[in-house]
Amino acid sequence: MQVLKDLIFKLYEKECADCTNEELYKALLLYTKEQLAGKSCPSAKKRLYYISAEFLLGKLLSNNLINLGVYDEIAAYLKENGKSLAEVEELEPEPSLGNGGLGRLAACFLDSIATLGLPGEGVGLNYHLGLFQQEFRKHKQFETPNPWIEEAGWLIPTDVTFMVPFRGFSLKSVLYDMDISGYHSSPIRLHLFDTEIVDESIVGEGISFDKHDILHNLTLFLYPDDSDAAGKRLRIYQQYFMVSSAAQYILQEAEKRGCTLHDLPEYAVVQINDTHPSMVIPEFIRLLTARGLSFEEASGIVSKMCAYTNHTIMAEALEKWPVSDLEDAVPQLVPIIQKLDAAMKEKYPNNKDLAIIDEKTSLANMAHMDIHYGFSINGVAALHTDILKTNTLKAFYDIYPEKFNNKTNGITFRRWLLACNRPLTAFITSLIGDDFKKDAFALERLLEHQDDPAALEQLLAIKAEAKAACKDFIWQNTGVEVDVSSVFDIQSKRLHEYKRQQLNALYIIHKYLEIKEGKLPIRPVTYIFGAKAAPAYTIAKDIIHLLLCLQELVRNDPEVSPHMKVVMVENYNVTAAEKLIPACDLSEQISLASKEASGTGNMKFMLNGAVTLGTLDGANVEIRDLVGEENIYIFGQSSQEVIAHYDAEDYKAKTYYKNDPELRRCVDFITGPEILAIGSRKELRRLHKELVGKDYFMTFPDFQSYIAAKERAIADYGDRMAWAKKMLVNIAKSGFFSSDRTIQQYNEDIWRL
Ligand code: 26Q
Repeated sequence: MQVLKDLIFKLYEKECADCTNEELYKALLLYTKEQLAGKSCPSAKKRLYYISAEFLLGKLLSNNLINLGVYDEIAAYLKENGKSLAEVEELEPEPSLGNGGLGRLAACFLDSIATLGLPGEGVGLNYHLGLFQQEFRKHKQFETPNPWIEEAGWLIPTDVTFMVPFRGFSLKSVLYDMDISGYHSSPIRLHLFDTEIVDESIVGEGISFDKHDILHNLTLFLYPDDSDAAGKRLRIYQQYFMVSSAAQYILQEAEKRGCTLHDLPEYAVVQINDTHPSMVIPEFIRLLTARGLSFEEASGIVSKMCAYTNHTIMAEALEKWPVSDLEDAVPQLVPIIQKLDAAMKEKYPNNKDLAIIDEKTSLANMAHMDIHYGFSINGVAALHTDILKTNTLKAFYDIYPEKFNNKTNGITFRRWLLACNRPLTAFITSLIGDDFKKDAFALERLLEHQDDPAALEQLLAIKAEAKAACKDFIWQNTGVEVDVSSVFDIQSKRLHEYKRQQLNALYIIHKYLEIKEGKLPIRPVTYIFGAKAAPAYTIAKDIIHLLLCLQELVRNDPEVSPHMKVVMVENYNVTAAEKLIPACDLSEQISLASKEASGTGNMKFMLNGAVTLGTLDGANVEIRDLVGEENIYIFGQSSQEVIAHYDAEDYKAKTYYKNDPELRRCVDFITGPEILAIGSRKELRRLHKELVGKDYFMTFPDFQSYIAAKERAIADYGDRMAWAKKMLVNIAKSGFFSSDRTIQQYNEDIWRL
């Protein structure tokens, strides 16, 4: 600790014990940056570039200290000096560069790439105000900017710059780097491009700003959706700025290593994270042809270099840009995309489904371009990849079966176990040693202890400890006082109708009404939510409104609140997730089957000893296969049934509403006097109407089976030893979901580094 001690003295001319937490935070940040800078990144001829519009990193300090292997030593040193590392960590702002699963996946992947020592780099944008911060006012979501960048933070300025051309003007991109640590390994680099002239002062009320002022707004915010036209255009500008900078950087670096451009695929492989970076394909072709290569050679090179990951089957999230919008913003790409499209139309004249530019709508389908001109397309869970092959992208699978492959998502166990749940980590280590930290499959050895009462008791004690810590967090965050002996039932993820937080709300209403009738539940349950809704996603915001009204209703009802509590955590982010996940008993993964590509929260909860209540969707299917029926609660329609209903267009919410009085009284409660006394009529009516009139994500057909499965889980919770065994099996079987495994598979099948 001499290095840190000296650093503290050099900075402040005093000892650790005399420093404020702010001073210690700055010193530790500097110390960690220096340690990371002292280690060289893996170098090799061929490098991976993981391009992503989002990297949802989470706080970096404690994670970096763990990865550097000095966490315990530093915690002890601070403690000796009367300080707390946990308190110091709180001061770090969380980088606000992501929104949900796709961004967090990218962050987990960087950790695993570094840990495995692979020569890979991340490329993205440096959004100054990031994704909005969520505030609740009058039981509704309000958005405010999140200025997360500190004067002296993790960003490392560089002198790398490029010019990015748009119609009528060019913008200079400047590069900032971040060192991303791996577990006991060399760090890798995350490259974040920015503009010099972005202007935070153009932001008005909330997160409003002039969407047309591209010169000043380009890297202000990460847009979680594109619900208005100007926002859509802005996303094109952002995406092109990102990929043009990335492509210029990749070419420059390859040339430095001796690349002639003709041999570019020997120097670089590009993973396109969803379609947000897809314009990198025509951009590479533009840059290569400008350097003298023929169009044919350039497109051939790109096709050997680019691979695409699909994260959704939902039509509205598959990006299709109006050619006229591309023409307005990035006219230089349009003839290239048209040429790529013409070649495919000529090759497959009879199949309109394969077109890049749809003839009727003049929309450029980015995924189609990726599949034609990339060498790999992967889904993110077994079921998801199957659905891509047999439904959504069947026409492509028919012509390119060899390009399709599955890479079931994973999570980094360093953050989602070692950093966020130190007591559980210590417990596992005491039972099976610490091989599992680098080899997650070693967790299977926990199964040897599944009938050991002492081990199971200890596991329950660790969960109880985590719930006690979480109780404090919930109190500070929401002002709700929860009962740690209640079941902690958690659904935390982005708010989206397909994820069906509304189904969970209907269940809560059902329980509320039962209690009011005198039918008391067998044990108290705390229903915990965390979710942000995209600012223009009206129904998602209405669902948040309902949840906040339910929180209020239950809290103020002395008849009900001993038996249940509803908690809606404000501003759910990685930091909040790290507090909630270790404390969870029952993990809600209740998306409509076929709609959740994978989910990764499901894996984090499982790893921390929660039992899943879920549909057979995304990676839940693989969780079920691993843990067996007796260690998971499955309900609801199958993906095949759901797909058949969509194909036949035969689902009628009204029929269920009419025929099931229990369901009807829950739905009608949304606009009943109790809730209307708290919330606002317009929002609640709109939600009621949406459910009764449409219920596009089929909550009604799954309502009764959801209730039955949840009741069974809550009853089973009472047999504490049997439940602890389920917890242990879930932890033991979670090794498959380490992102180290996922990254190894990407490397073996796609990147070949
Ligand atoms: C699209 C068009 C215009 C504007 C925005 C977007 C947009 C933005 C973000 C579309 C999608 C996203 C994010 C998607 C996402 O997070 N998908 C999740 O990816 C996870 C990692 O693979 C999966 O586990 C989840 O199932 C999937 O929902």
